[in-house]
Amino acid sequence: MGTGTSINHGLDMVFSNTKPADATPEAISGELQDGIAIVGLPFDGGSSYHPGSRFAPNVIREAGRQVFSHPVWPFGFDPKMVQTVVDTGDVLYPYWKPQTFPACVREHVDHWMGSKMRVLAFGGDHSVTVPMIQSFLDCNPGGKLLVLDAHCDVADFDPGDINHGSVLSELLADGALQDTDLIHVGMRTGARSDLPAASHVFSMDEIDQDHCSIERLAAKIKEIAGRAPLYISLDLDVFDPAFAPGVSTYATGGLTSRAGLDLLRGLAGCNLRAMDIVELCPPRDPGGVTASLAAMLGAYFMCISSKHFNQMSRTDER
Ligand SMILES: [Mn+2]
Repeated sequence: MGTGTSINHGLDMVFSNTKPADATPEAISGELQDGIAIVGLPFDGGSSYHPGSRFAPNVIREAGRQVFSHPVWPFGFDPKMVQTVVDTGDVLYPYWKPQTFPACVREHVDHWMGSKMRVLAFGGDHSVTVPMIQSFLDCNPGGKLLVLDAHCDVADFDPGDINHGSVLSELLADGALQDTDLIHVGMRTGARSDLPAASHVFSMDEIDQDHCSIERLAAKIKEIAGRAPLYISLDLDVFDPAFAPGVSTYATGGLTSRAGLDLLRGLAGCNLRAMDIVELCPPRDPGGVTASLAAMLGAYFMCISSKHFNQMSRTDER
C-alpha cells in the first residue's frame, strides 16, 4: 500500500494525524510535492446570522480522528498513507483587525497554492473563500470554480467588505473569475437570475438525488470542467439541515449526505486542485454530526484527488 510520508507527531491538533507544517513546499522535494496541504481558516467575521464557525477547523480535525481510524469507504485505502499530507495549521491574524484576514490568508496559502500540492481548507464562514479563490486563480489562470451552496452569495458590496453573502459577486466583479467558469450546485434561495446567465447552475429542484441522477450530474460537471484546474467550494448548508444541522444559515430542502458524498466521488478524474469546506458552526452542531460529515468530505477529497486512486481507477478501466 504505497509509501505515505505522513507522520503522527501525536502532539498537535492536525487533520488525519498528519505532519504539522514544519516544511515549506520548497523543502518537500521531488515526488513528495504531490500531496495535500491542509489549511484552517478560523474566521467568522463575515457571518450574517449565527457566528461560531471560527471554531470549526479544530473541530473538523478532531472529527477526522474517527474518520481516519479505518480505510475510507468505499475507496478501501487510507489517503494519508498514499501521499504526503501536511497540516499547515491555521491562518493567524490580529483578531482586532478583521479586515486584515484576507491578506493573511494570501500570505499563508499562496505558496501552497502555487506548489504541486492540492489544498484542502476548513473554514470559517464562506467569506474566507474569496482570498482562497483569488490565490487559486492567480496560480491557475483559466481555472474553474464549483460551488456547492444553498445560497448564491451575490449580495451588493463595497470594496473591503467582508461578508459571507457576497462571495460570488466579489469574485465576479474582480474579473479573475469569468461567469462561464462558474458551476453552482444546490441553489434554493433567491432567484436563478441572481447568477450570471452564462454560469452553469444546477439548482436544488433540478437535482434528483437517486444514485444514477447524481452520477449524471457529476458527469455533466466533469464535462464543463474538462481538464481545467478545479476548485470546489463546499458550503455545508448545501446539505439539508436534517443531515447538516451545524451550519450558521439553514435552508430546508437540501442534499442528503449520501448524495453529496456520491457527487464528490463522481468528480474523481477532474483536475482537482483545491477544496474548501465552510460554514460549520460547532456551537449549533448536536453530537458533532455536521463535523463528522465535514471530516468525511475532506477524506473523500484526499482520496479522489490522489495519484494512487486515479492510477487504480485507470487500471480498473482496462
Ligand atoms: Mn450558504
